[in-house]
Amino acid sequence: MNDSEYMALALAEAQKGVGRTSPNPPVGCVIVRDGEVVGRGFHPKAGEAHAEVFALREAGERARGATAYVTLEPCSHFGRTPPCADALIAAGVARVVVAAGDPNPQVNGRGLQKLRAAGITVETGVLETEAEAQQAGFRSLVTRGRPHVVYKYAMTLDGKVAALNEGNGPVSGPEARARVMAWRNECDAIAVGARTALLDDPQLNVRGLEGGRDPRPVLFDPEGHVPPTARAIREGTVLVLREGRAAPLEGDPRVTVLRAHSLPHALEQLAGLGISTLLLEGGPTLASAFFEAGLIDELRVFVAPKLLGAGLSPLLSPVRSMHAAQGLAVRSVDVLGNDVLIVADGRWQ
Ligand code: AOF
Ligand code: ZN
Repeated sequence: MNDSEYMALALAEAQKGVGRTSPNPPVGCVIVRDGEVVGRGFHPKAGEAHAEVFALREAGERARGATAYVTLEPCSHFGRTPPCADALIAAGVARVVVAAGDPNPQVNGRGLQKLRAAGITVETGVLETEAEAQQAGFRSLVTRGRPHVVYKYAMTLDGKVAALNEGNGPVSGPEARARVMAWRNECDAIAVGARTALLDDPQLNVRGLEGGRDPRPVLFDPEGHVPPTARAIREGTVLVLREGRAAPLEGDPRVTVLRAHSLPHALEQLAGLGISTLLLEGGPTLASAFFEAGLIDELRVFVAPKLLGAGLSPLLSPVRSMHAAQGLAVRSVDVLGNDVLIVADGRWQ
């Protein structure tokens, strides 16, 4: 196995923590000695030990002279836990391979420096893109003070998310729905607008996934229309109101009320609650507001082989000419059952 293959194992370790670690990143580590994996670990939760600590614990004496593969630069600071760089040095690791640097100002290259100063061979950038995507929420919190925002929708082959008339069933098939449940399990919060909360009354929970946990519902309800009986209201629900507004849900012990004068202001406050990844499931009205504010970081789009003719578009804000259209970078294209899943980066081109 080569470095990339071992790093893929470390990314798979990290994956076990995705959606559980905020505001910390999901991180994975494998320790390899003479071609054999002798230790594995992942960061399970903020406040608990880091990935390297679990992997070193498993490896024990076999870590001496071994190579450690870590998906994030090992930390150099005393946070809730002591520095991982020190732990790797103390264990006698000979080589450390890192996927992505840690943008946390308390680390930011110092972890790598510390390792090199101790005579350890350090290599970086192995599966960096994959690691950065996995850590997108954490990186967004640290560098921008707001969550990573993903707009997810399913549309027909002619680009419609719903028919104009009544009787709208699901656009995509069961495989797509299962994937959405996996995403809900991995994100910190799901956002919907008041319209969706009232009309569709979604539960916004994880169903049919063993070991799944529900994300926090975030209801963008500027005027305070959502009633206490909405199914998305549960322990931990966040209600975002316009400044100066009152809501029937005020004082409901299940709900955290935020007041915002703009979407960026709302996102800043969600970051303050430790929300690092936000999945937009609210439909075109809410998504258009995010789009107009330049706040969509990633698109996950199911394209179903169906035609509707006229219908509702996934975004409502018109761009005047093809020249002015937002270009996106496609990250992946997959076939799921009868549907095509396109993931695109909001890194406008
Ligand atoms: C690592 N390995 O598994 C993680 C790292 O408060 P603490 O001690 O948990 O430190 C949190 C910071 O440590 C976090 O902001 C990030 O910079 C880094 N996370 N580092 O070496 C890990 N989770
Ligand atoms: Zn650490």
